[in-house]
Amino acid sequence: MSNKEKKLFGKFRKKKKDIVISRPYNVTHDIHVDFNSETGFTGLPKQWESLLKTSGITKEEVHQNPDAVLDVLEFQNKPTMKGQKKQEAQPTNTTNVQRKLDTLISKEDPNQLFTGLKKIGEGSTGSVYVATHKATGKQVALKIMGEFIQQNMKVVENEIAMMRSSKHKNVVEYIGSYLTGDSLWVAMEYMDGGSLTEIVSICKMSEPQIAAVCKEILRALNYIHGLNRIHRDIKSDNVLLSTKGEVKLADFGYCAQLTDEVTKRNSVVGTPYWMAPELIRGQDYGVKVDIWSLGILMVEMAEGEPPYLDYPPLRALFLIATHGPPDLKEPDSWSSEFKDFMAKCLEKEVTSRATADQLLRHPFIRKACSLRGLIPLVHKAKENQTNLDDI
Ligand code: 3AM
Repeated sequence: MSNKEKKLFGKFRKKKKDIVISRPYNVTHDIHVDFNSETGFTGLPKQWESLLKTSGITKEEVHQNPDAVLDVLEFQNKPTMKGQKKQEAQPTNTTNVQRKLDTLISKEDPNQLFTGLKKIGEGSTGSVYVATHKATGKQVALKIMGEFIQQNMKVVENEIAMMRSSKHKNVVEYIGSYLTGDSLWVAMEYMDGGSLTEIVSICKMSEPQIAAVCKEILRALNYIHGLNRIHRDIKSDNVLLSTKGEVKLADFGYCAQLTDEVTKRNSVVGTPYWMAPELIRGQDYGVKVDIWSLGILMVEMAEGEPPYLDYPPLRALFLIATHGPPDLKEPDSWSSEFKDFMAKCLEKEVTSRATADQLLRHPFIRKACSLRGLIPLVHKAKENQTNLDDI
């Protein structure tokens, strides 16, 4: 961790595994916490104390794992986690970002290029429309961001830079970005089958179908990781399908580029229930966090939702950090290849966790059905969506 980052997070805490009564914890620069095996923590900041009270973490768990509890409390207080309110705008060098953004944005007027806009969804960064690209007659997806760009220029600039330089058949294709008035329009390939979330929430997927989705996502990850990049937000919402059964990875807003000098990251990025233990524990992490999230994506495909979704977020984070994900609800319903593949993704020890390349050669992937085999799922999810729209 660089000194700058240490200052940013005020993280000077030493980690101690062997807890004894009243051993001081330097949680941050100026906060000292004592641990007493009778009473638990003393000296926690007020905000942390009330978080802990409502977290669902039991006293026994605090006693057994004080270090992990402090990690998740510290984690919860960092401002960059999705689903958490930003405490204040991130300090970024807006002039540099603006300059970079200017080089990425086309000078053309998007109103002249696209026609027939129809809203299809609302994301965290803006609304998404389907439209016709006049020049090609093809349908495109347009993400239109208003206020968001002013406060999140760095995220937007990063998303565009990463998307336009990631060309792969399993990555949603970038078409261009345009500025009109105060809004930024990002045009990309339209995936007419919607997101995998819609499928997992209403369909029972078979093992060959799950293997087929894993194979396509692994191809995207193998490519991205080969570019030394981490996606950092792998989850069903960011996996899009077409009515032909194609599967592609989307949403590169939190993608990080590693370099020869910086081979690990430690900022808190992603969506809690899909986050790898090393990320939650505030340790340095690399591309393997995406492999962990792929394991959670498998649980979504098998059971409809990620593990621990019913728990309050802090307790879920604590459980991921200490236990890893729970067993499958019905382990006997799944083949040994399925369970072995999932275990290789959800391996707590980072060095033992498989790479995308290794997983592509796993026997479970040989079970994959053809992309055509995914079409019935897409149709079922679309039908359900139409019925919901009619209500
Ligand atoms: O609001 P829902 O979840 O139905 O799937 C994405 C999400 O749909 C969809 O827009 C919504 C907000 O992110 N979406 C995003 N990019 C898309 C694309 N390239 C897309 N739909 C089709 N093609």
